[in-house]
Amino acid sequence: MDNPSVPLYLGFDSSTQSLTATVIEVEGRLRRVIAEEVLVFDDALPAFGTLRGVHTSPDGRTVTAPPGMWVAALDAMAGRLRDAGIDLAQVRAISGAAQQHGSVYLSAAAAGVLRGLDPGRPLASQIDGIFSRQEAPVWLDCSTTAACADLTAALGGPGALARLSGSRAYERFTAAQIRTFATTDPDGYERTASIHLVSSFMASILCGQDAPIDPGDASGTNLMDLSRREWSARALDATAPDLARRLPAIRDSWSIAGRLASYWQQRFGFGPARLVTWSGDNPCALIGLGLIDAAQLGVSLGTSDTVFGATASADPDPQGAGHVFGSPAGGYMALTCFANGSLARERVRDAYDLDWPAFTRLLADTPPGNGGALMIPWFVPEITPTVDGRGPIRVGLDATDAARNVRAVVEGQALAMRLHSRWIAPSAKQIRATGGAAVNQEILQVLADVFDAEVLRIAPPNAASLGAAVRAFHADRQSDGAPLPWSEVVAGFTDPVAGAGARPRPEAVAAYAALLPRYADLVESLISDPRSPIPE
Ligand code: ADP
Ligand code: XUL
Repeated sequence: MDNPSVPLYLGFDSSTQSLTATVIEVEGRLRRVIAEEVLVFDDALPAFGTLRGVHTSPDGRTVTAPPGMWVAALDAMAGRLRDAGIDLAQVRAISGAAQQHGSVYLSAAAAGVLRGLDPGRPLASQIDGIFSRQEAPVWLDCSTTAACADLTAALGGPGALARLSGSRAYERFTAAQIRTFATTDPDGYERTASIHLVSSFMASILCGQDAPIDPGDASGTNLMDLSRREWSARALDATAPDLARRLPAIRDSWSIAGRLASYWQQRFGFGPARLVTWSGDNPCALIGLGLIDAAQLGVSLGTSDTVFGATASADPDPQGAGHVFGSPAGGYMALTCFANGSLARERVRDAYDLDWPAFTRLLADTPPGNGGALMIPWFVPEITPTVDGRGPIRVGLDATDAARNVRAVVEGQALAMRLHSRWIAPSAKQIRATGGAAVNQEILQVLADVFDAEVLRIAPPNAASLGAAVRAFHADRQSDGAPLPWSEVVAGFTDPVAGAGARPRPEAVAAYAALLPRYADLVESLISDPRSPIPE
């Protein structure tokens, strides 16, 4: 902008509800975020008829999104960046983060269409014929229980599958999704020439050819041999016939997938930027939060709530609930995911006709520990622990009491995060927070008190999108033969903002230390016997 020779790097985050773009500028040791744009799917692209970015079946178990919507969003976002006055010709490299596990099914026509995109016409009108399945199943889907059982049996049980791929079989993971499609719609599967994750699909649209998948996102499929970082032939065979030829290659997270296709150059004024292999939103958030070394935790309060950290070992969660993914910085990351994140907070907010400021005031006005009231916030089918359609559990909590329900949902979520992150970092003293709800100081305070840890925030609101931009910078340097250590790559971008987080308060910490075993026992009894009576 001021100085046209300063290199820019662009990161995207194609998440459940929105597409974010973050542009960073790097000049020696000077680093700046120069733009962050957000496009909310429901608002900007109403013709696709999504609610919170997805289509949900009446029973809540089948959850999909139209992949054409994600493409239309990318097109609209490029226009917005150009119209915001960003000199797109200065963008040297681009990468992205995407919601994990979701899969996109392309027909044999796709390769030719992507190669020949016409810069004179919007993208959405050109890609109609490229899908062999119109809807993409996304991470909220939990309709593939039978396929999970088949995969678990074929691959030697949950422990063996977790040692192989980093996770036991999960409904939302791509193997179960592909198996379900191949068995329920064999013709559709036959017509499918390639199957992409959301990340590699979006990268393919940008570079006009099949893009690879990185180990960070490939480890969310149950199909990758985690220690070898290659597709597992056994897992592929157990999933669907002739799957190997349909999957993109797995390449390092810093590999170059190609150059930006001429469509983007001619229509929006980009140069031939390097397109760096995309990754999942959580792996990119790990980088965007600066969590390169082990012992620190990150928390993402987005549509899902996730808690994660870098780890040196690929050992799976001994409780069987969490996941080990490849880290885009090399090594591994451990993660636990909760479906009842923002979705559950919004249910409580809406049940009492609140907006966020009113929700936040009620949270501030209620005491830590909620006078012993507890909520297990299972509003939608939960991933951790896996619970299908149980509904929220209230103990000592009147459903008509708005204030105590607000506190109970946030406390229940934080207690669950604490319980299920002990295998990642049992006593982390610092937690870095990102995601839409991380702007909420009172929610961060509950996290600080439950974890007895300082909660920190970095300046850019979307750590996944920032992480993608930073990864583009890292890969560009690597390709130029001038690699930088990760500590230098993230320096200046991921520094915590002074005073923006929350510190643990001793009295609240003591209250939660007493509540945690009660919460754990209650969840345990509900899982071991779903009909067990709920204590008063
Ligand atoms: P995703 O990346 O999964 O699409 P985001 O990280 O953008 O989601 O988070 C969006 C969510 O943030 C919204 O659905 C909303 O529930 C939540 N949110 C936004 N502002 C607040 C707030 N002040 N307090 C709590 N939650 C908020
Ligand atoms: C992680 C997960 C979600 C999605 C959506 O395993 O399913 O966090 O990545 O953001």
